Amino acid sequence: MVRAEGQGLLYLLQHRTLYLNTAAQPTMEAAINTLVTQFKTFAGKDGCSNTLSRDEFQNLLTAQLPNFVKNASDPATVDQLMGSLDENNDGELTFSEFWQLLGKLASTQGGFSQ
Ligand SMILES: [Ca+2]
Ligand SMILES: [Ca+2]
Repeated sequence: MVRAEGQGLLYLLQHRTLYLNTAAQPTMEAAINTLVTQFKTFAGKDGCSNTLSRDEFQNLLTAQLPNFVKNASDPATVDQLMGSLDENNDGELTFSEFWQLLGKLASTQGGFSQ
C-alpha cells in the first residue's frame, strides 16, 4: 500500500515535470520568454548578452522584425532608430531601452493610440 502510494507520488512528480516542460505554457508567458531569449541570443554575439550593439540591433531587426520595422536593413533607418532608443547614448541598447521599441510596435500593431 505504502509502496503503491509512493509510486503514485513519483508518477505525479514525473507527470508534473513533463507538464511543466512540454504542456502549453500560457501564451503571454511564452511570448515574454521568446522576447528575452531572442534578445539574449542577438545581444550575445559580441560576448556581452546584456546589451545590443548597433550591429546586433540591426541583425535582430532584419531577422526578427522585418515586417514591423520598415527599412530594417537600411543603415540610416537603423541609426535613427538606435539613436531614439539609446537613452544614455552609450551606443548600446539595454533590454529596457530595446523594450520601448517593442511597446511601440505592439501599440501600432494593435491599433492602440500612443
Ligand atoms: Ca552585445
Ligand atoms: Ca544605452
